[in-house]
Amino acid sequence: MSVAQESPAAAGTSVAVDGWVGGVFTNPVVAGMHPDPSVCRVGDDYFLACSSFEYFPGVPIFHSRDLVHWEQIGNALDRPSQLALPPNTPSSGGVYAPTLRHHDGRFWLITTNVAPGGGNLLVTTTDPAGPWSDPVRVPGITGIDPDLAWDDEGRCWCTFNGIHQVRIDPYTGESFGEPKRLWSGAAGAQAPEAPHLYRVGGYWYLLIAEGGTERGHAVSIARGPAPGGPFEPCPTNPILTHRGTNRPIQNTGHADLVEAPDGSWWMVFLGVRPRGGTPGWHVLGRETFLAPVTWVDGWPVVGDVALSMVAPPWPPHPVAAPPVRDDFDDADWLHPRWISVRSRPPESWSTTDRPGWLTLHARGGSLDDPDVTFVGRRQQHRSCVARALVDPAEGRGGLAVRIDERHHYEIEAGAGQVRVMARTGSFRPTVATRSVPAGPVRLRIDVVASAPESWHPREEPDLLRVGVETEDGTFEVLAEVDGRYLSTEVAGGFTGRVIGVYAADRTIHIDWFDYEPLPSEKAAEAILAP
Ligand code: 6LW
Repeated sequence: MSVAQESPAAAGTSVAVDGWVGGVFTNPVVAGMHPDPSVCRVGDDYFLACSSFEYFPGVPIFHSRDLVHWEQIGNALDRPSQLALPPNTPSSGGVYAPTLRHHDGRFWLITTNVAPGGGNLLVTTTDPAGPWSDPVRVPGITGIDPDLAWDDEGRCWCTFNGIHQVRIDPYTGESFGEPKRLWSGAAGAQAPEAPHLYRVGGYWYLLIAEGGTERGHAVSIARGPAPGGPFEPCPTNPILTHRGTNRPIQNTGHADLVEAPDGSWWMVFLGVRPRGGTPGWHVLGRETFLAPVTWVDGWPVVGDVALSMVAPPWPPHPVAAPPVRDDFDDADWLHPRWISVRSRPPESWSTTDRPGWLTLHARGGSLDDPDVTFVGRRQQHRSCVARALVDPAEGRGGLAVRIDERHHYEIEAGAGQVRVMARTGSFRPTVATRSVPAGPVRLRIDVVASAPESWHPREEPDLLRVGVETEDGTFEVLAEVDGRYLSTEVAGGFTGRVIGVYAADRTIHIDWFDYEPLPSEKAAEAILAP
């Protein structure tokens, strides 16, 4: 039986669409911690930006030709002159929801840095892969989630949470007058935020999120004759929510709309995939999903949202999956998927000190501290294997899965031994130790997701098996730890898991780092292969 035939979606909803195996695509379209998506189209090319919180570089930028297959082409804020996240930036502070737009031959991106000395900032470029400009600050915006929209007179309207709006000069950051309150969604609804303003036909549409970014999350819309309203709410609001349902995708909200060249409309939005018993733990953070939109009586209607969906009516443009192995052979360059905690000072890392190896210099802090030397990537699959060949030399460091300073599991090498540690809140037990010969050691963490249908109310979302690997690939598991403590439901906040390498003392070297989806996840991805 082929992979496509095994897919329930392929069996149940298969339609003939040239080039899409089984006629389906798989949600999420950008997996792992990629929330608050904002999308724009230029010709046949789509671009997407997401929040990045306390990680540097900030605001990952993706490109797609078909809205389903996305490739990360850069980060909008990848220089310290654009993004400062000082050590007192709280985890889940930092860079919140961006808006990405194309106007007047340029790309414009506006976002909020929720950090001491931060605020709202706006950057531009003609090439979304970068470099982006240094930021223009917009002090007149007094909230988060800023949006940009231009009217026919070329005036720029910035709409932000609340929902408020003020006209700004996007070149200088100057605002004109006091922000005006527009519309706040359902009466009494929590957290009206994430506004996006569009003109479609004769109306201005104000799309917002409400209900908070947890299980009550929803998308609502209103329309009016002008950018500032007055706005009449859609009679069928919310136009998207999964609250109170048993669907595998939860927390759906924070959306953006885009029109395809064929005139069809699509919505990108965030959602989560909880696993395990009750209340359900999501461990990958909030991810980016896609759904079709039709217009009925001048209002957008969002199609059913599922893990497998009927493919768009155009040929797919798959992108190459990132290689399993990063071998750090490029001098002075790390792929944009690599992120660090708050900053990545040039003196903390190098790919030339020991050519072909990533060298990390500890800055004094451990994984419990805000200024740890850490280089990692988002966990994007529920089941995966991470491995690294680490030479601790005279130092100490290792391989870690982290959500924040208070929630991380790691295996650390140094002084002739490896130690498995599992920090959960106030507790920081050493779970296992083992002596190892001097020299490089292969550290490995397997993440194994629980079955989708959990029968036991306390079943964990996944297990993390932590240990060392011999050269022939034999995995010696030193500890097996419950994944729920590295979930958003336990840790709190807006982020998800990041897996990477770190230095806790002096200098360590990493020859290569592997990130490999486990077979069940590979099978799901193979459905998308051309
Ligand atoms: C973001 C807000 C939200 O600014 O969560 O889900 C906040 N929506 O709009 C952080 O991502």
